[in-house]
Amino acid sequence: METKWWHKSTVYQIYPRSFNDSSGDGIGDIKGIIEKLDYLSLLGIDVIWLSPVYESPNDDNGYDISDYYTIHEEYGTMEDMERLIKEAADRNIKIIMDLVINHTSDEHPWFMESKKSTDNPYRDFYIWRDGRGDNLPPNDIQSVFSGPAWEFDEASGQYYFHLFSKKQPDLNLHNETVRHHLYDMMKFWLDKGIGGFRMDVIDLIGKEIDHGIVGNGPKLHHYLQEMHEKVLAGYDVMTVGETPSATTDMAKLYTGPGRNELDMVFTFEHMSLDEVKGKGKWELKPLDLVELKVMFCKWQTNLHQHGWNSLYWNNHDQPRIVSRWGNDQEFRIESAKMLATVLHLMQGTPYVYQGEEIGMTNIRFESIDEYKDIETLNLFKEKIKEGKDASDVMASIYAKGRDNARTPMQWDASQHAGFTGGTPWIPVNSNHHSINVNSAVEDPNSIFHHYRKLIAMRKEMDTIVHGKFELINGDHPEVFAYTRKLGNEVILVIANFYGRHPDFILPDALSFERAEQLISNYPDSPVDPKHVQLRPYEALVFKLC
Ligand code: TEU
Repeated sequence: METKWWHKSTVYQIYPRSFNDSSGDGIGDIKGIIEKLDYLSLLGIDVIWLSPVYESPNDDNGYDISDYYTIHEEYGTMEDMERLIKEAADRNIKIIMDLVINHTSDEHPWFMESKKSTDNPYRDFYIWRDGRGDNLPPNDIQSVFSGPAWEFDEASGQYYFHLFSKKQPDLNLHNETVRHHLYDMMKFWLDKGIGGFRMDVIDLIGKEIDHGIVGNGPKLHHYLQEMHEKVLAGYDVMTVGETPSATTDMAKLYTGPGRNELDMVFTFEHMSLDEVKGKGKWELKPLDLVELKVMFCKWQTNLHQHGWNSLYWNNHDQPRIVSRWGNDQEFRIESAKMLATVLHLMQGTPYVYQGEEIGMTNIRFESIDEYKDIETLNLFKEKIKEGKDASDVMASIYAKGRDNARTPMQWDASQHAGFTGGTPWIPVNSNHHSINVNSAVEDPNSIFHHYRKLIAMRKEMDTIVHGKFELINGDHPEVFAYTRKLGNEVILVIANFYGRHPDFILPDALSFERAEQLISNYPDSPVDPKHVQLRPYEALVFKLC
């Protein structure tokens, strides 16, 4: 496969509201991001994925866009955005923007027109249907944020479809005019010099609501190819689709060489392994490491030379990985480094979510009133109405709520963690006294420097970029081990996922003369990988010759 620049890149996701506030209003902003570009440059990342900064009533923190062409004043101005693109480029960093085209805000002028009457020229920009009578919505599809996915509009007597909040009406992408407006908008941003797009729930744009099809509609790939032809083909950019419903077969369709759709997609399959099957994200079960290994192995193997993986543990919708599958107490540092090692040495483009590189942890607010996320607030209301115990609901929110990822970035030990001089829009985690960027950058053994090394290794070793993945001792219940092979070079990764001391014996088939240690997470790591007794969350990486 021809090597593309994004094969070797590491992406850093910024959730602008919580990254760095330069103005003192308690909300992060674009100037605040510019102030931190040298920090990101030190980390060594190549691309910033910027969550939405467009005009928005913020019902879903910017994922409800009311004007695609304007920067929200909370975040700054178009000049600030242009300066960010330029200052990032000066440091060899590209900016990719969030492309939210499954829906707009209900305050977008298109929707305001659409709502005016059944014969308004914009009516068909959205999905309007008659109810079934007896006050029943057109069908039983439910919103991701609780309740029916249909909202009744008194004035016209019809319902509109919204898979997320009722302030996020779904666009009708079967309407060619809608698609062409969106393509123009994409070109507007690409012409400003951005490096590509992260496409929000892009697997939904081919929905066929009347047939109950939401994800993976029959025309989905056709629309993506059209978008490629009309827009993306003209630019050297990267695209990553958020595709909650993707399997590896679908990922090959999205990302296969020569298909001219997307460069990579986000799988959700590994993220659902601690959920009770079929019960959604709030019903939890412990992670089974063997299942996780099998899942990664499937994606690594099936996409090798037939597509491209995105590698992630975290984003603004997921709890913090060190709290989720690591140990955020006694072994916070070791487990955060172990998780980073396992992820970053696989094949694909790694994503680091702000704060992950210093091992930021989940938050536990005492009261529901301190939570901000619409999904969390709706869930709480709904469950209490159903008669659920508040403490049980809070337990789910502590484990899976999206605000876990959205507390402000912890820059230093001062009040509000150096995030703002004002009052933060959501409280800072009180552990910022010990967990913060300042102390992580100063300490050569910090999680930050471990990420920095992993990111640098990817640039230096082709085996990390192109090597074939093989799982070893796949049924070991506590250890995740694999090799990456390219030509004569073999990289061996051995990682203990738990707090015990398991034995690990290398299979005989993996013969070698010399093992050179590349990176590890304990200061005095063993030098021979043939037979090791691992310490809690220990991760060892060797080059075998
Ligand atoms: O997320 C879409 C999605 O399906 C999930 O990530 C979902 O929001 C979450 O897991 C709920 O449990 C994208 C964005 O990443 C998210 O922030 C937005 O709220 C959503 O789309 C709507 O735009």
